[in-house]
Amino acid sequence: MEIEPDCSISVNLASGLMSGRRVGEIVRTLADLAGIFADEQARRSMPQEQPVYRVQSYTPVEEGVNGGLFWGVTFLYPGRVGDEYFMTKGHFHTIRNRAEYYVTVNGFGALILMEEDGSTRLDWMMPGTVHYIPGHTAHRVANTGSTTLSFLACWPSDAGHDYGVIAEHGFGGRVMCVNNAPALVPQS
Ligand code: PAN
Ligand code: ZN
Repeated sequence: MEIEPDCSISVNLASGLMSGRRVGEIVRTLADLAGIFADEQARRSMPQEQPVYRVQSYTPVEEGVNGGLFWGVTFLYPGRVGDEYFMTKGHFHTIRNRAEYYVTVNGFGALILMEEDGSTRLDWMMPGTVHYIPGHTAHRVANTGSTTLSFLACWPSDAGHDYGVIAEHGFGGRVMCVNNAPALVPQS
């Protein structure tokens, strides 16, 4: 169903922060990310209410509508669980061929991309980088810097989010701090 577009939505281009009556928001804390990091014991020993990331989104049509677009911004805070950088849960789109754009606003990180055969690669993120995430590609972001990493996103309204495959099998690699620098460590 078409919802009347809201012209009072705006984005602060310096911070990525969106404002407007119809902007939705979710926060993911360490408690929400059980089983996501390699060192589950380290995650459990940290304050469970600590926010890891916050997502604002603008959904001018209903979720699942074919032909619409959604817009969002993610604020991924700096930190680590053991040697692994704070990161998003990561997902495939439910309709596998649906693509997405990410645009980095602030901070430094790694976009972890995994194809359906498990092959995994990184795209480095820094202010101004534009990332085209093709269909059939799972995506997750790790904050490798010491400040908040913020990035804008635009994706089809019928894409949907499939977290199940990632929750069960993870990605083909993890972004870890190795000798004081971020590296993609393959997972067996
Ligand atoms: C993004 C992500 C956002 C949070 O808007 O949903 O960065 O990551 P997770 O959804 O993996 O927790 C996007 O990729 N939308 O499709
Ligand atoms: Zn996505």
